[in-house]
Amino acid sequence: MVFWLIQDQMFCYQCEQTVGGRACTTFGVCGKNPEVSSLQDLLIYMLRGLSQLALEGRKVGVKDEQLGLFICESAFITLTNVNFDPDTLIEYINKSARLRDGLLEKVQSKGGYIDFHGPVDLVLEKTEQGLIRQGKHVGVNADSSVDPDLKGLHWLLIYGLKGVAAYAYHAYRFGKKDDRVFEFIEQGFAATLDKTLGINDFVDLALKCGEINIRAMELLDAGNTERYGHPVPTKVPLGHKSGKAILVSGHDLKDLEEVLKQSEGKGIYVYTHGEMLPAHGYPNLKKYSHLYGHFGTAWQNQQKEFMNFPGAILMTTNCIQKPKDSYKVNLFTSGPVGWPDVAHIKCSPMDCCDFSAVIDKALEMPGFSQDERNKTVNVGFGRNAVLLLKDDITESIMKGHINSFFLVAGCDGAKPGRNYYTEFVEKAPKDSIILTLACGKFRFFDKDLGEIDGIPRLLDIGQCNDAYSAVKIAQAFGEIFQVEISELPLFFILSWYEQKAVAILLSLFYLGVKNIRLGPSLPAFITPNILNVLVEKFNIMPLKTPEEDLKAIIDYVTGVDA
Ligand code: SF4
Ligand code: SF3
Repeated sequence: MVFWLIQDQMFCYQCEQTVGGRACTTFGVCGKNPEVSSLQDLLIYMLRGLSQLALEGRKVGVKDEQLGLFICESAFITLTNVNFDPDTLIEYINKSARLRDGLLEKVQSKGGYIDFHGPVDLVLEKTEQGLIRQGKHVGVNADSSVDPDLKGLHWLLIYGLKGVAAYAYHAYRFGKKDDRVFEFIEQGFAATLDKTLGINDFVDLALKCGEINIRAMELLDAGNTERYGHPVPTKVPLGHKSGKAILVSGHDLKDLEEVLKQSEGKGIYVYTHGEMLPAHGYPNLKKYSHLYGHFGTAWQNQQKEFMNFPGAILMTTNCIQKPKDSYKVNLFTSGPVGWPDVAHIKCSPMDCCDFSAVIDKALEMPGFSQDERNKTVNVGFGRNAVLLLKDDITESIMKGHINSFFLVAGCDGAKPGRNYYTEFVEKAPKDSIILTLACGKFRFFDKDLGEIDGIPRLLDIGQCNDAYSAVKIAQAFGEIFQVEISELPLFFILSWYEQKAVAILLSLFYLGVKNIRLGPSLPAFITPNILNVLVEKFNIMPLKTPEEDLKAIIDYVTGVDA
């Protein structure tokens, strides 16, 4: 531990772009500095203690939904590219201590057992520097006596829980909640402090995390579709209209809806960016005629794309990058997102935020001076729309016109190697259907892949938040052909970047999906021994080249290797 403190100013390995595939130790590739990294570590440590207490509270009848929500919100702000603002982190750390102290009293008064160790006992420093110092002792390398495989599993679980927490937070905004989700998040965080648990316990907890994540995504799916209707196939212009403009990025449909409502009739066009693209498919969002089109591509291109946007920009969730001075003044954040000195629209999760500052900024700015026509892209192939096509798809399969499906899905990122996904899609056999979701699709979203018997070859299911829809589609086809998902001619070509992707991967493992090809590189927290377990149980594979992987898949489909 002393060695680590001398060598490393920080240690973070939670995302795919971590330095050298090992860890960010001097400064985050994402822009996270060592101070923010320490504060995030301290916040997660406090959540682990709070979770221990919450579980003890449950045993003696002390239960608090707001505590569950706080844990989710706090975990969400520590996701990659979400919140870089020390003041916000300190606010959450201090609140976690207040909640902890209040809970301690209640649990003790009801006769609950309290183990006064670690975060339950930690007296927080009063200053920012003091908290940063404390954070340096409670991160990934805090305890050098922990077996490396066990440590990897602890953090696999913590990162999976962060993903679940993000989905649960989104769902809660629509009033959708399930105490089982909150309770498991508490169990998972608390387990990482329990020294009696071993490798097998954490493998089980990781799979349980995948199961609970499906529930969290189901809640979110219900929240989205009940409020906005099921997505329908929709053509989205990539050009723009002359006039004032607001760009909304991230995943939060409720914030987008509020921007649309509040800007209606003001001569402003609203554009989506990044993961907000699928919003155009929802009937109760597309009814706003000033929701015009989509601007730009995936999150990692925002610094150059935002410079060219002549209006206000709102980042609703991940992934924010260090803003350039040229657009910092017209940038706003909402929800869990934060960057020092960037205007934040604050409101409680259940409320509709007041976006008048964003609208005023858009009205002040020049907007686009003329119309620009560009190509369109198709969105709106959520589970409902795809399952409406199921008879056509089944007929095409029976005729031999469709022979395979690829789910080419997940996150995009800046590291080289992600053109694998573009090439894979371009080279996939013409009798295959490509299903996609999340921001990884920006590698190929504007390609014309044609149709098979009138069915588009490229079907965009939605955001990473819509992974539940992909699961339902796979399950429905499994039922039609009376096979398990892993026996369908459906191949998973996944790209990961941040912790929501970790949660989704655990969900796929829980569902028994095998033969996933994962890239562009494997998580740094997966040790060689854990990888062996994953290979043995699920035959997870690193990417080779698109040609090699396609050949292996086609040989498998045609029975060459069968
Ligand atoms: Fe590095 Fe990713 Fe952690 Fe940022 S979130 S510090 S890029 S590992
Ligand atoms: Fe993307 Fe950040 Fe993962 Fe929602 S926006 S998928 S990376």
